[in-house]
Amino acid sequence: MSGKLLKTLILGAPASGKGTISSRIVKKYAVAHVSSGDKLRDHIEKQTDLGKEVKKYLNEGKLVPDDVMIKFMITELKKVEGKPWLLDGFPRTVGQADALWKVQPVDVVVNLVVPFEVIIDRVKNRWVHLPSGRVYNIGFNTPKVEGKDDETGEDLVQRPDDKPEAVRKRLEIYESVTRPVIEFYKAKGILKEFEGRTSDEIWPKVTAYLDPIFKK
Ligand code: G5P
Ligand code: MG
Repeated sequence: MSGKLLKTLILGAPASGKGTISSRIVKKYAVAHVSSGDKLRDHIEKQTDLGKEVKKYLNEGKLVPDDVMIKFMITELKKVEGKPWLLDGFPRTVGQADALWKVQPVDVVVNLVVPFEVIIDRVKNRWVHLPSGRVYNIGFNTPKVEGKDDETGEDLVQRPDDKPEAVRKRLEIYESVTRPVIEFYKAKGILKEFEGRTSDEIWPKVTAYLDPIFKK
């Protein structure tokens, strides 16, 4: 396996820290970050046809249908062909995992395991910069100026799907529909779990695991 073209996947419940750990992986190993949620939110923000089609699902914390998602993400992955990449938020159903495996079998799967009570607490304080996907959390990585992105100074917003009822829906869907995806990759022998209550606790375990893989 060449470290140069490694295909990595990050799994974990909503708000388990996939975006946070991903940004550290991207910085350390110089891989392209492909986040399905960030890309969908960007389409919604720009009011594209896809954005209009998926807005309702995201706002309610429901999954976008597989056919739409698979077509969209396979196209997005073509854009980073020839580069090592880190996929975040996709696949989320066994149907998506199957479809991805047929065209782009991944090499490494990182699964974040964070207790649900920690997650529910965290989303209340989350603020995002929509154009870049940069994410803040009051008390964890607080923005330098309240309500503003550190790099651009633009406004931060709260995600509609961070409302308590949408968070509950997202966690339910995760349990019933996404958990089998973990089993899919376990069966392939490429899944590694990282447990913790904070991203700072999880991150050293992730690098200890990825360092030798990326150095190969
Ligand atoms: P997303 O965007 O993929 P989720 O729900 O999987 O959304 P989310 O919410 O983006 O995941 P995350 O990336 O796992 O969470 O976590 P994060 O953003 O890094 O961290 C969460 C918060 O906690 C942040 O504020 C962060 O700063 C903070 N934080 C991190 N670590 C710590 C810590 O240690 N301590 C503290 N205090 N705070 C911390 O998908 C969104 C929607 O898009 C659609 C669906 O509708 C989905 O609901 N979608 C898909 N639909 C179908 N199929 C797919 N494949 C889809 N992909 C997206
Ligand atoms: Mg995310």
